[in-house]
Amino acid sequence: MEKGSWIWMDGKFVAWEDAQVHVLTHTLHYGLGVFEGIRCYRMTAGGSAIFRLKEHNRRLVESAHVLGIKIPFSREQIDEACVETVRRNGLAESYLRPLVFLGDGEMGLSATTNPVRVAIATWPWGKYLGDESVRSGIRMKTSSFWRFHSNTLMPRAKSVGNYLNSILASREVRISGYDEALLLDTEGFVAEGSGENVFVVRDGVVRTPEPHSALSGITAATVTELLRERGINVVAGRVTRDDLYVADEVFLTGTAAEVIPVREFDDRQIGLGQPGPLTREIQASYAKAIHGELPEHQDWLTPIPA
Ligand code: PPE
Repeated sequence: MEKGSWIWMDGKFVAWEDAQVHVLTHTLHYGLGVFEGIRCYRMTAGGSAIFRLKEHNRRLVESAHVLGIKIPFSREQIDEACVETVRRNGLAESYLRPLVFLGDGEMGLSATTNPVRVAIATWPWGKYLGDESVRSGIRMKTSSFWRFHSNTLMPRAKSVGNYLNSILASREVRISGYDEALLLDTEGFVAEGSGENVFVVRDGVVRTPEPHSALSGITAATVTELLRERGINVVAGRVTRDDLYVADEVFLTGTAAEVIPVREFDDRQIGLGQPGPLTREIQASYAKAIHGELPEHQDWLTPIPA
């Protein structure tokens, strides 16, 4: 990976190489921690801005709340720290990773006295599933691993431990040559991709799974809003895997992935086997939104001071 220069740690900046923790860091052992994935983009009109910063850090704070972790900073302080991290690193476009974790001190599952630590790193991160995925679409496959039930782990929290589920699914299908995994929920309905939400288009109707086992995606909310402005209401409900087989278009959304067309799913061609017209339209308007070209959505952007 490409590196940044400075990492914000517990309220101050340290050099990238010096952002170290002890091997008995609690989160490293048990997965109790929360994080965000945010992108900062170059604006068409000049300068850079972080996309939907407040929404991401609101989710960070909520994730911690769900898990009973008390973050020693306010959302506003974390917002400011994110802006300052980007500014200090001097990157026009980058990915930001705020991470809240339990430091070393006590060991064991019942530990309660470990310090709650916060780090914010940023680095340049290109297309999540490769440049070609954006242009031509990806090949996706249902994983044999289910997305956990909300009484097993909690999908409302973007927690460190939740990602073991995603990694198992993703590795399973990538080993077989697919680009991305689809996870079904414990009832067998479509939940989400290993790191993206799913949208299905058929006869002009756009549907997405209700987020009872998927992460409540901020990109999904953005895309839903952009579709609504085009007079298309996204229907949230149960989606089956064969809904995807007979769809005209399927696309994925995520901060890292942005908007990715799915051209093949479970070895079946989706639609014409290439990105469909609505997917293309959404990719284009999402690109405008993130680069500050939509005057009505300037509130989605937090500018980085020079
Ligand atoms: N579901 C999952 C499981 C998920 O990880 C993400 C984001 C989404 C849906 C979409 O959420 P949002 O980014 O708010 O639209 N995945 C992040 C982590 C990627 C990684 O590999 O790390 C991301 O896109 O930043």
